[in-house]
Amino acid sequence: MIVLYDPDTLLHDTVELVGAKIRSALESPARTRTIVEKLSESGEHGLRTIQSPLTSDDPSELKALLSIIERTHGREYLDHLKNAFDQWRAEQLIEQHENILPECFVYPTKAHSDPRPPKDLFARAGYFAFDMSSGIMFQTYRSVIASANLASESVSYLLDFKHSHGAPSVFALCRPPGHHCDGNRAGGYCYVNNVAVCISKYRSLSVSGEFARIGILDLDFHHGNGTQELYYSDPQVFYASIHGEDEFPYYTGADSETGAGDAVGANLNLPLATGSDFGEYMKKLNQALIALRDFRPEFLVVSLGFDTFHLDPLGSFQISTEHYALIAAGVRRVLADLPTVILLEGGYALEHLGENVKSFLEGWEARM
Ligand code: OKP
Ligand code: ZN
Repeated sequence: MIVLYDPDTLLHDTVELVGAKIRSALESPARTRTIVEKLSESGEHGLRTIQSPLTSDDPSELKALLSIIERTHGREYLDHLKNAFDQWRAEQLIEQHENILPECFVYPTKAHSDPRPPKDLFARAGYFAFDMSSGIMFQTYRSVIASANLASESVSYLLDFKHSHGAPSVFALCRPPGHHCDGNRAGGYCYVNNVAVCISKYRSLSVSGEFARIGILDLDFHHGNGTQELYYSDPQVFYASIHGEDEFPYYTGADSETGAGDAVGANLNLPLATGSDFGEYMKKLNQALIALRDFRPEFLVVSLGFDTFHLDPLGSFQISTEHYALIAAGVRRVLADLPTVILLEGGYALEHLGENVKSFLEGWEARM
């Protein structure tokens, strides 16, 4: 399995509110560092370091990536991510570790239905976010672009390999994660939806283009509200998610959410109760896999979170390290040979994250 990594993803290092206290965010550069360390020492996984287009001399690379991202993300939103910190720094003396968190969130009114982004920087941060876990610091944009580029490049690798080898899969060490972002709002540590980047890239490169049938399997502990939103009325994309019931992001993830218009039936939410164990998890996984198989996709994107781990500070499922190999093998058994991109989402038990990733990759390759 090819594993893609970019050191620029380590630059974003932000804070979050816990109660009334500001702490460094659980979604930290140390997560990726420990995974890279683990995979390098074991050596058997093909770890490749690639470079973000922001560090390239060729401006056309950045232009190409942005045009892929802009298929699902608003330009005003992306400009906000890019410029907010510099704008703040231009107004006053700001230290590098400082962080922009929203002052005021946008909300529905009876008076009008088209609220515009406020001029005030901290108000605008609330217009372009849905929570307080997605602050903008001076390097945020660099990491967001590097993360999206990993997603995009993973599809290039996949399609290149398809011609020579067949049945490939690529794992991208994305950070920040993406599945909570809907294209115009940051939230849950996510700024750009990396699954959407993969899909747009796949549609731009593959022979079937816009007609491609695409499956998404979201295995993060949290519901991927952003991904669901982006493809909710797209009949070509099937979204399946297993996630904690009544957990963040709170307003989506019910099993009654089945898609809209032509796409009714192409969205499958499988919420699991707090404290669910591996057996309960596997029942839902098999349901998701059979639904995905029946959809007959030609391409699969897996949103892979390791916050389903029993020691994760943000999760409650009882999944252990060995289980990740069984989960991966289970996916392969049902969706055998489907070209697949796996994107890292959450997973916050730092001391176990590396071995959990390793277990998953071993199960994926062994086809147990
Ligand atoms: C992102 B992902 C902790 C609050 C955390 C946000 C959870 C984001 C999860 N102070 N709230 O899906 O792993
Ligand atoms: Zn999560």
